[in-house]
Amino acid sequence: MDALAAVDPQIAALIAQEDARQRATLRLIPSENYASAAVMAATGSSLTNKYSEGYAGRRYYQGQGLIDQVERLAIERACALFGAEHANVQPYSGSPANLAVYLGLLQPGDTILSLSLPHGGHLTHGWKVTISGRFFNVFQYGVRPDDHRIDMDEVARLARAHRPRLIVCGASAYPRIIDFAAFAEIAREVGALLLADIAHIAGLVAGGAHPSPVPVADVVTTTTHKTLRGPRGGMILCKAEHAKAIDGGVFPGLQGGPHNHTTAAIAVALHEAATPAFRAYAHQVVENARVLADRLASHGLDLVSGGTDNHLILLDVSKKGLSGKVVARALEGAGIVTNANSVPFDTRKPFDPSGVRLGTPAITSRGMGPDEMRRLADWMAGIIADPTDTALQARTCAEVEALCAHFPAPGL
Ligand code: DSN
Repeated sequence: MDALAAVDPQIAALIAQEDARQRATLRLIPSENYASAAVMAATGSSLTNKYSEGYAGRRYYQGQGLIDQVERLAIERACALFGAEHANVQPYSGSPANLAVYLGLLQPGDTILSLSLPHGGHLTHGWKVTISGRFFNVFQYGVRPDDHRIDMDEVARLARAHRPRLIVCGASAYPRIIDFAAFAEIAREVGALLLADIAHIAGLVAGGAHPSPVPVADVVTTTTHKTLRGPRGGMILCKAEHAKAIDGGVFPGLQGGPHNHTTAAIAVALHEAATPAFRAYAHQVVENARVLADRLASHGLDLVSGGTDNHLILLDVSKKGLSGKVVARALEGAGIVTNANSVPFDTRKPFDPSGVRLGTPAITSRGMGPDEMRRLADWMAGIIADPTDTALQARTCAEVEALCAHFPAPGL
């Protein structure tokens, strides 16, 4: 940072302030985490200087001896950790990973069946404003109105009616376990391929805290920076029979040179994720989410699906006459950082929805446990009871900062 401060003090100062913010606040956005110092070191390394179009042993430029070793290590570690037959570690992030799968396995106009965005799915699963929604014929399933669980009867009915080429499962805002085996059975029955997007839960899968789709899905995509705690990046795991199509979808289909510094940092994160300490972390993330959810519910707060099985909680604040944005802003005033989010069957607009999305991956990385979750829930309930009480927000913010001081943020 000294070199940065000497050259560009403005950016150095902004990064220092962001470091301080990440240290002093409770980061509950479920897709965020703290990458370790080792992951950060690999990310900020000389590998950022190298172009490497192609794959190990088949590159277009010279000077790849060491880069090939890095990429091979990342691939071997990904396959070992997840039990996959093939891995591609070059996608720049989760969205390009999904696009590369569509490009590799589908033709424009093919039919996709996926979870809709308002019910917890991801934009790149075929939402109409995205390239995935515009280039493919997309049908979407949702959750049941009564219990907010994915309606597997609806999935089967839509699959039989529309005979998709690809069924997509996986979510960005779904607090329950996804029944990958049931999806695979439906896909087999209708002759579809199955893609599981585990971006949110990859660390839980790696740590044995959520069932793995790898044995049953044709292809699995993930980001590497959420529960997996790596650098910002993406990864595709697949059966050997799809390896050529997937690799071609990534390069040359969608991307140019891979981000080698990111590949190295992914390798480091996979190495860390293979340790007993990471398994304990993954289980603690889920336990912390359960404790937080139970305590929030005990305060009379409305939880989508009534609770959680994973790292994520979706609060519906509409019955309190509030919007998600009002609550998220008030919580941020208290040093508790969340994001406003749509809830299933939301009647409000996506930019100002009825829900707030929370998750425990980042605060668990700091070593927080059930006692801190209960304290956090009590703070949140107080803030939500009156989001206009800025004096309470300021007092809570100081208490949050004092708590954070006891739990160092990894990597900073
Ligand atoms: N932006 C990610 C999330 O917050 O869940 C999904 O891409």
